[in-house]
Amino acid sequence: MERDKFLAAIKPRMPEKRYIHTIGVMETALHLSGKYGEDPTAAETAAILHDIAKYADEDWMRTIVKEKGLDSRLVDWGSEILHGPIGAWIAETEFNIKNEDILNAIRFHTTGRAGMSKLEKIIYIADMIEPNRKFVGVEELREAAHENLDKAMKACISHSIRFLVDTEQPIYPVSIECFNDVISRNA
Ligand code: DGI
Ligand code: FE
Ligand code: FE
Ligand code: FE
Repeated sequence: MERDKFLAAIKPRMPEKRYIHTIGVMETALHLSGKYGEDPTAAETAAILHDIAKYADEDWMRTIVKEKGLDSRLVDWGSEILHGPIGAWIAETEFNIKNEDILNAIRFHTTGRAGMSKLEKIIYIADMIEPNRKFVGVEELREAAHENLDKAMKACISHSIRFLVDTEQPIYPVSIECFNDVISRNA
C-alpha cells in the first residue's frame, strides 16, 4: 500500500513529534474527506507528505527554487514558507506524484492561496486543527471545521494572519491573497 511506503519515507526525515503531528493531520484529513466528499486516498497522500521538507536544509531549498524555476518570491523567505513548495517538488520528483491537486495541497498547506480546491482546504485546515495542536482558539476552529469547510477556512486563515500581525512577523503575499479571496467570497 502507498500509505506505508510514504510513511516509511517521511519517518527518518523528521523528529518523532513531527511524525505524530503528521499522523494527526492524516487522520483529520481523512475524517474531513468523508464529511465533505473528497477522495480519501488523495487526502491521505497529501497529508502524509505535507511536511516532508520541514527539516530540509534552507540553502538547498533556495537552490531548488532557483534551479527549478519555482515562484521567485520564495528565495527571500525561510524554511517555514519554503517547506510547502519544496515538499510538493519532492512529492513530484521523488515519489512520482502527478496529481496536481495533491501537489497543490502540499505546496500551499502553510499559506493557503486564492482559489483553493476542496482538497487544499482540507489539508490546510487539518494541519491547523489535528488533535496534537494545542493553541488558544483551536477548539473554535475544530467546531467550524465540523460545520462548514469555507467557514473553517475563513476562521483558520484569519487566525493565522492575526497571529502573524500580533507576533510582528512578515506575511507572505500568498497568505494575504488567500485571506482576501476567502473574505471576499464569504463576507
Ligand atoms: O509545518 P507546520 O508547523 O505543521 O505548519 P505550517 O506549515 O502551517 O506553518 C509553519 C509556520 O509558518 C508556522 O509557524 C506559521 C508560519 N506561517 C504561516 N504563514 C506565514 C508564516 N510565517 C510567515 N512569516 N509568514 C506567513 O505568511
Ligand atoms: Fe508545514
Ligand atoms: Fe504540518
Ligand atoms: Fe466529526
